[in-house]
Amino acid sequence: MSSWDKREDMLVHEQDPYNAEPPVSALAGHPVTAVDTFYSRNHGPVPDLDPTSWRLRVDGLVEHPVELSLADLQARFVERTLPVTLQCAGNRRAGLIAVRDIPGEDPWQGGATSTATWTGVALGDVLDAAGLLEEAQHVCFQAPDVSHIPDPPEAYGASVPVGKATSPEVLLAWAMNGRALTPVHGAPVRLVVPGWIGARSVKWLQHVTASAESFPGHFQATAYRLLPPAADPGTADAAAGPSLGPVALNCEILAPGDGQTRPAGPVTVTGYAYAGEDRTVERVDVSADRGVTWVQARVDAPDGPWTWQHWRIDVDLPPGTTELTARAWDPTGALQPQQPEDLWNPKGYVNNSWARVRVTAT
Ligand SMILES: Nc1nc2c(c(=O)[nH]1)N[C@H]1C(S)=C(S)[C@@H](COP(=O)(O)O)O[C@H]1N2
Ligand SMILES: [Mo]
Repeated sequence: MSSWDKREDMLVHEQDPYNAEPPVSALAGHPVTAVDTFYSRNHGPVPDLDPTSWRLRVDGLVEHPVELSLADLQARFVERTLPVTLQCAGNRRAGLIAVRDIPGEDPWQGGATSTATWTGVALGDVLDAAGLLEEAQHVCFQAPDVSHIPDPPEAYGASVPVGKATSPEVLLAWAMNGRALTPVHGAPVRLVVPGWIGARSVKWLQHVTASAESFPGHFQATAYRLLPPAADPGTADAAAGPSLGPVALNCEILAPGDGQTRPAGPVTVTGYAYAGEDRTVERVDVSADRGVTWVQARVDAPDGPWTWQHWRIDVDLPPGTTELTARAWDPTGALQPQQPEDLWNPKGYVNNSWARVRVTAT
């Protein structure tokens, strides 16, 4: 049985809370991901909110706190639709777990990345209406879903520095691919923070608070930090590693699939690459000899500043097993790290090492 209106072949890491990604092959060939294919990451039970009684409270360091219904949001602010890729910080964690175990975290593959067109209003317009005060440094977001991951349990929340929060691409969204948000994706209204780790795009948003400080809750202060390899995540000083915001340059091979068998000869290798924030991917290289020689893939133009780019290249497969490797470059000339060992971290975030699949040709 599929759940939450997702396709039958989702790779379900946990049923409750629901954590699932599509097989990466399902992402291939689709610059926009179908809603039934879009990954879903949840830290607690999915709330069932009534859109008619739902209200968004905006308070904190603002001139006049406001409370808005969905109808108010839709009537009082300019509607915007934007294609945006969401990527979970745990995307490709399986590659890190293969290096060294990461207890208590799901082994996401490269499917915890998906793209939708989101419709809503700019958070910045709503903050303008409330009159953001100069002392505000961060904008905090709170939701009603209570997670049992922290002890004691707490409701999900996050924050974004005021500069990003007031950027026009940051949306309070009520629709995904032209339809009302489904419950797992945050109905009736969620935040969408383009170019930043998925964890900041708070679903089932109810409360926006402008603050001098970042959100003090577990999911902002403690989780989503890149701890040093020897740190114990249970006891580590929260300041021991950077709090993740903008997404790091990454790529994945979507076809052929890892472990597939195919006839020897030409094969089309396809994948996605994503550089985070509004950066573009400048080049994608593919190697069939573990990085001794490389050819350049054809990289699609992005649908906008906030999306992944798909790429493809024909490669000749000799008989036997070939490891195909892909790596992306961004406009600063930065390249992905080569091995998962280079970036292993105790919570298993941001595996942006070179993508690899093994294919056997007969
Ligand atoms: N309220 C709430 N918002 C949340 C989460 C959550 O558990 N609760 N998970 C976050 C994480 S880690 C990710 S990657 C994205 C996933 O969004 P999706 O389920 O629509 O793909 O939602 C984010 N927003
Ligand atoms: Mo995430």
